[in-house]
Amino acid sequence: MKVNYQDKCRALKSYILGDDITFVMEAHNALSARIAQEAGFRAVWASGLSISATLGLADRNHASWTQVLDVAEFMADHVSVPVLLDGDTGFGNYQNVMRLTRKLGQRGIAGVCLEDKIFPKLNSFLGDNQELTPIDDFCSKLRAAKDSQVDENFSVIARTETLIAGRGMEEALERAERYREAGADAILIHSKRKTADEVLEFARRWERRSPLVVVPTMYYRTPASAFRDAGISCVIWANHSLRSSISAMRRTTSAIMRNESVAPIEEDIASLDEVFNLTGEVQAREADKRYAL
Ligand code: SPV
Ligand code: MG
Repeated sequence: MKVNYQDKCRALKSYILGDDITFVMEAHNALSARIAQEAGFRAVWASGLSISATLGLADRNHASWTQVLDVAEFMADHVSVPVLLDGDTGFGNYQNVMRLTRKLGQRGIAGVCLEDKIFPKLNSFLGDNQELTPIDDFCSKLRAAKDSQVDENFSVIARTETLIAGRGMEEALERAERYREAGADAILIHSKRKTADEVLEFARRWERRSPLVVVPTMYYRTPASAFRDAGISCVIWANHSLRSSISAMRRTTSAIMRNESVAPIEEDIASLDEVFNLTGEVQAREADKRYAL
């Protein structure tokens, strides 16, 4: 079944607004997006960290926004589930956000998450007390994004790094409220604590004013039931395909190096048929049957 862009935007929006919790899986290219979809995930997170990492780059906006967009477009082309792009700070000011948002609409991306840090960003888990964007500036970006979206159901998620920056719960709540008023469809409350305590406290005090998104990279031991009970809308597993692929490639390459042979590991790795099935080979053969002279 062919899923069009409007369907993807509508689907992502419904997951964000729905009562049910939705788990969103990280992907960093078309293949990992397809694997996430096959596993049953209803949406894919095009992670800035992971896309940068696969390009061999630091998560510091060393990849240009068009390079990131190209990867996200390959992802969106290869899956029927919606892709939510990690749009970092929007790659500049509201002018850049306007152009980014329009381009996302042209390239099949169903939503963007913008964070209230300064361009060029630094990954949330590096360094302490990172600087935040002034609230009004970030609200301008959110309004610019909402006004520029191509599809009416495109999602703009406002991510606040207030807790990570060590500025406390009151400011986090204040910022989230301002971002909600500026038109954000959901708030992503980020934390680098080892437990979910501060995220859950935020959720309690937020009182479901708008949907909440969390990224339990550091507080990964928290059971999903805690997020359900807190009324969290979406949980993003933000980097786990990337990290598992690093481990798998390391295991395989060192075994081949050690054994001077693939024989000991051949059974443990994906077959070529799996590769063909995960990519466009099946469709290409059908096209051959129809069009080859
Ligand atoms: C990413 O996946 O790039 C994120 C999430 O922004 S995190 O790295 O957990 O901050
Ligand atoms: Mg990121």
